[in-house]
Order: sequence, then structure tokens, then C-alpha cells
Amino acid sequence: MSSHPPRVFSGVQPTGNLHLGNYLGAITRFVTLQDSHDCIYCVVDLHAITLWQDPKELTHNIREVTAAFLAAGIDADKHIVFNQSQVSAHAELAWVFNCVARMGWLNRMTQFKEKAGKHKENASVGLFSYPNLMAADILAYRATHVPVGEDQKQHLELSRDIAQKFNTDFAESIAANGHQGGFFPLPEPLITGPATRVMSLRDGSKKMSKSDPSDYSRINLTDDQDMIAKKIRKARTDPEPLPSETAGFEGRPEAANLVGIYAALAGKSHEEVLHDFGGQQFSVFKPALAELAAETLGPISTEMKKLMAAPDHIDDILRAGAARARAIAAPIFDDVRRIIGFVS
Ligand code: AQP
Repeated sequence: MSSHPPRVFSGVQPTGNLHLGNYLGAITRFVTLQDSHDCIYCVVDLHAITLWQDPKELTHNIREVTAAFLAAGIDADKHIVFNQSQVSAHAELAWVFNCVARMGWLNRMTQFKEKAGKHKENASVGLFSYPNLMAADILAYRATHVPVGEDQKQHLELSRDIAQKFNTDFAESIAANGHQGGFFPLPEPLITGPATRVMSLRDGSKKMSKSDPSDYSRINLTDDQDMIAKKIRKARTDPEPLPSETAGFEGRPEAANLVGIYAALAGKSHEEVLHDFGGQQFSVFKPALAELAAETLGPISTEMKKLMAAPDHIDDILRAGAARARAIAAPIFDDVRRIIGFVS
């Protein structure tokens, strides 16, 4: 049990094509947690530039992720919504963590290997040290809980390792500066939502992803009803009818994925969905799924459009959120300075 007061932190990258996986794996969880926790939700624009971003598109995408947060039901008055680059503690603490984390730890990160691909030598240094910045995002607020999709599990484990090593390396100084126990909490991943790993509509073995070159691989939060229906109609499946029990998903990742999406959107279990659709052909199931997806996402995309029409309002929300975030992070980073021994 952590002795630190519970606080939730999570982020989404403004890299365009916000999709159903981001929504079900992360954003819906953000919304749920606001009833029980103090939450800080961040548009992680510093992370976005680990791969080159067109400046105009980046600005648009920062506002679009913010609009998605608000449209999905995040309350920016009660909780904190801001973009990362406005709070310098993220970058400052990331530097400290660059000096705490070991090369060997980062060399094991599978996301870097996937994103850098065969051209590792050409990848930015930022892409390699990305997990240290992620640890800084969380620990700048001494956050204790981090709702993420399954793909972020390894990075969260690294955040815990960094927190642990900092606490151990500076144990004496932490105590001398009047802090009981570890200075940083070991943040817990919350990978528990209805769909922690939504898969591509074109390939059930790959996760749904913003960077997939095929737009038909994902349902974007900005897709209209017709586009959603078209993408689901074209989603890859197999010729068999849906199984009656989950054991029948063996070797059928696309069927499992579509049923998983239906279950998550309907707030039902996989078994309940198979109770209703087991034995049915995809020609029956897909239109039902398309209708449900359009019903759920339609109001969100309409609200996003409305919010995007008033960019100044979005920027005001981000600015106000950043001021509140800074007020939490600044004294924590002052403590870090003292613990390390910097003179200020
Ligand atoms: N397919 C997914 N299923 C469930 N959750 C997912 N997340 C991402 N993809 C899925 C979760 O969404 C949150 C924000 O993700 P991010 O903006 O940090 O981007 P990412 O994890 O790198 O994944 P993307 O969106 O697919 O982008 P690319 O194509 O750049 O890899 C995180 O909590 C993530 O787990």
C-alpha cells in the first residue's frame, strides 16, 4: 500500500487519428476515475515530437485531444486538463530521470524497437528516452495511479523502477530533507477497462493504432456514421458464424476483437454478446455493431466539432489547467532539487 495520497495521472499524445482504442482503453477510464480520485489529464505534446510533427497539425491535434477529453465527459473545472509543454517540471524531471534510468532498462523497451524499426540509428534520442519523460509526467505530481492501455504496461514498470531507484539512491538525503518513506510513490498501472487492447480492423494480431497507414484499420473519433459503418463492413473477418462461447475465439482474433468492441461499447460481457449473437453470421452482427458504435461515438464527435470551432476556449482551458498543474509540480521539483543537492 502506498503512503502517498491517491492521485491519478494519464496522458494522450496529440499525434492525430485519435481512435476507438484510445477511447476505450484510456479516455473512458479517465472519465470513470474522476468520481473517485483527483485526476490530472495531460495532452503529452513533448512526447509527440519524438517523431517529427508538422507544427500546424500539432497545434490542431493538441486542441483535438483536449476536445476529445471534454466531449467524453472529463470535467476540466474539477480536475486538471492541460498540455505538457506548458509545465516545465516535466522536462526538468525527465533530465533527472535520464541520469537515474539505466541504458539497459531502456534497451529492453519493445515500443522503441517497434517505432524505430530497422532504422534505429536514425531515431531521435527523445524516442529512446521517451519512457523517462513518461516517468517524469507521472512523478512530477507524485501520482499513484495511471490508467493506460495494455501497450503501456512495460513503460509503467519502468516508471516504478525509476521511482524505486531514486528513492534508494537518495534515501539519506530524502530523510534529511524531512520526507518519511520513499519520496516518490511507485505508480500503479490501471489496465482494467472494458477493452485494454483494441485490435486493428484489418489485422486482429496488431493493435489499433494512430500511426497505421490504413485508415480502415481504425475507427477515428472524428469519423461520421457512414464512415464508421463502412469501416466495420470492411473489417476483416472469417467465413464462420460467431461462436456461442468465448472458447470458440481460439484462432479467430478478428471475431474476438469485434465482439470485444461490441461488449465494451454496450457495457456487456463477451458472454452476454455471444448469448445474443452466437451462431449468427457477420452479415447480421456487423450492422448491429456499426449502429452501436455510431450511437456511442456520434455525440462525442459532434461535441468535438463544436469545441474545435472555438479554439480560443480550448486554449483558455489548457492555460488554466497548466497553471494549476504547475502549482502542484513546482514545490515537488523544489524538493527534488534539495534532495539531489542542487544550490538554488
Ligand atoms: N489499441 C488500443 N487499445 C487500447 N488502448 C490503447 N491505447 C492506444 N492504443 C490502444 C491507449 O491510449 C492511450 C493514449 O495512447 P498514446 O496517445 O500515448 O499513443 P500510443 O499508446 O502510442 O498508441 P496509438 O494511439 O496507437 O499511437 P501510435 O500509432 O503512435 O502507437 C494510452 O493509454 C494507450 O495505452
